Amino acid sequence: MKKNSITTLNQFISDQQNKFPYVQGSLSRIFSAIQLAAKMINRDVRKAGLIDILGNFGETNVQGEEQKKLDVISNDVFKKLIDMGSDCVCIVSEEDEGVHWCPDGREAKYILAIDPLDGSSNIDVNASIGSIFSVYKRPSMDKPVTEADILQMGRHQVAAGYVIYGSATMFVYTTGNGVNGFTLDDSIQEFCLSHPDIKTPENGSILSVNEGNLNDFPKGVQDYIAWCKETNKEEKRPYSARYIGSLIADFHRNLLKGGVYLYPPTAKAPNGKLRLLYECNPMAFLAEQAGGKASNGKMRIMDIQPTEFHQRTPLIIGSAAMVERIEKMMGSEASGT
Ligand code: P6P
Repeated sequence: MKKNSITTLNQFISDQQNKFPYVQGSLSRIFSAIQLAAKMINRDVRKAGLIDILGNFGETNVQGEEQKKLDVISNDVFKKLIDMGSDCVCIVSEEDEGVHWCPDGREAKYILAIDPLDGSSNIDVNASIGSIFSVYKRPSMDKPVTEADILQMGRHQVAAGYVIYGSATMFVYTTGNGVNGFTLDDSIQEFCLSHPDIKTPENGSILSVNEGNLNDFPKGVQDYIAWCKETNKEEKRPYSARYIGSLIADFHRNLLKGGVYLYPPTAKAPNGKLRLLYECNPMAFLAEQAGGKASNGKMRIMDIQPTEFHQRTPLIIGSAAMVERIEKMMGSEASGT
């Protein structure tokens, strides 16, 4: 990246289309809609304390979770903008039980899965939150999209990314040719390239897990957490514990600095808490494109065949060496070695 040069997200996507012809024009239309939604949500998040959009909406979503007003606002913004201007057949959203069929999407090319505002329990306390998206191509243009067409493995994603509404607002995405990060310049309301070709460190010394659930975790995970706390100066142990309670914020820090985030099975969430389609798969695509790994403890996240829109999975994601060690310790528990 030339010093003092400005590359906007739109310019970058257009350059990518020249370099990678398959990044078709209509994919950029989805990106334009997502980008605009991100700017609108960013505006609302930044002034949430000043207007009456903090707090609970007064209903629960399909997950049985208390919907925050901003959850509902963000979900509506995404759906309206995707409906209006993009080549999208349908949207699976964390906030909706069923599929949202885009009104003019019958002949469209893409399928979208979104978590419109993840970590929303942090809104009222001003901690970083974010939006997550995952894009698939419809398997066939010759017949209507079916539920099976929507339930594709993560390895078939054509694009994935997140927007983090943190101390800065950033747009981080991949189309399978590496990971690039763009920071919103408020003065011109443009996402500008700030983190080209992000590569996550092979190893790290940051552990992100909710240890309140420690007694529920599989023994291999408990053993790993104990191992992280042992003193070994060479291996930078004990590791630092960093857990914000917002997947995107924890993932983003670990992506840049190295580290591992885990949400193992617990008594309350025996299949893990995070959702495969619109949280784990997009983050797994990004992690792998940046040189990291994403696993459910036994297999690659992106090789899991989804069976339901809102299914959950345990998640271990971040620096490859850290994910591999956890898998080994969980495996040794399984194999009794
Ligand atoms: P817990 C937010 O609700 C979320 O889905 C992730 O963003 C976050 O990492 C996790 O749940 C926090 O869950 O059970 O530790 O509060």
